[in-house]
Amino acid sequence: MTDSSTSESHYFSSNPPPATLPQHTAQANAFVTHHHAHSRRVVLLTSGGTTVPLENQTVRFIDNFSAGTRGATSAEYFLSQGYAVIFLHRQFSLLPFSRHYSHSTNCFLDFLSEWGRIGEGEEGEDGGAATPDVVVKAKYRREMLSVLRKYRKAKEQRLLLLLPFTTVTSYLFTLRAIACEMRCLGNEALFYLAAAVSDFFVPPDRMAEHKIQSGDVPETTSSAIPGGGGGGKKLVVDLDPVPKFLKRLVEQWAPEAMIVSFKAGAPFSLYTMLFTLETDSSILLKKCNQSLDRYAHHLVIGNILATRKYEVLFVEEGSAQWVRLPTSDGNSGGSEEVEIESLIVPEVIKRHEKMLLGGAAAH
Ligand code: 9Z3
Repeated sequence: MTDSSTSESHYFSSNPPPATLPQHTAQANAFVTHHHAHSRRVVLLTSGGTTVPLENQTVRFIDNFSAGTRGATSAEYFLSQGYAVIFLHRQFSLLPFSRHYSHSTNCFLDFLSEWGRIGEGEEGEDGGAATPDVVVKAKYRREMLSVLRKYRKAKEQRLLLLLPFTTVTSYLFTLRAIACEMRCLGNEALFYLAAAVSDFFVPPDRMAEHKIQSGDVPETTSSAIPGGGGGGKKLVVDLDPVPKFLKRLVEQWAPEAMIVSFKAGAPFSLYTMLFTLETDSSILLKKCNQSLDRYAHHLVIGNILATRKYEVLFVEEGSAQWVRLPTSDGNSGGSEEVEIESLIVPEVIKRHEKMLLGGAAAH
């Protein structure tokens, strides 16, 4: 066994599987079987950040940044292109369709108004206190109807399976189980890995059982705060690397499927740019190429956090191409109305189709 497969086997044998695993696996099995019988392509789309708990009875945890916008938005475009979608998402992150009326952007209550308000003291049809109807405000009706119809179609035709996770461990166990369920789909299966996956975690043998009490934290001689703001106390968190599961996914869990991963880049410092002559884009390209070399999957989509809603970088073996939203003046830079996922998803599907026709290089 290679080092990476040893560390991965150890990871799965030393961390407890999530309690939801049997149920989620059964749901995925029924979903895949159903769509396989209907010759429908299935995409496993991951979305949202994974957490790393610091305690077994978790009070504190480390989180990875992601609202779930990329995943939830992409899911809608895959559905519109006839794919069935398994949406493996961080619990309470954005969901397809309801994302349009979410708490973090638009509160759904702002879209509603009362209609047919009956004066106080009057009686309703049922003889009780009159209740006005709640209706969608006229200016939002057309758009909401369109979202509602797509949502209902997805539900009625069982095209969307929502499976939540919270921790990086539950994410990895569930990803592995679903990938194995999807094997029967061969290269009709697509993996679109937009979830922000933690690189480090606390292994079970070093995990505190209950909330780490500040009184239990040892005194240290070094303190970041002159004068000992915390009385010399420091909580030192000792993290291990999460095994590189992408390699296993490509080689063993889903060897025939098309696999697309995302790579997030943060803006780099002026120092880096001045002394290495690198730019955000050149560093992102390098990171995407590294990922492609290491895992030998089909496509890495790079994005820089600050500009991820306007531009992404498609990196494949031997080529790199920016996909950008056009502006009204014809330059790139973004537009409010067009979602970049409306460009990303068709580009991905184009590549998936090419692979199905046998035009793409194998891993
Ligand atoms: C991404 O880069 C996603 O596009 C974002 C989406 C997290 C930036 P939002 O949900 O943000 O729209 O707010 N995901 C990062 C994927 C990742 O962690 N990749 C890992 C890696 O490349 C494993 S596949 O090592």
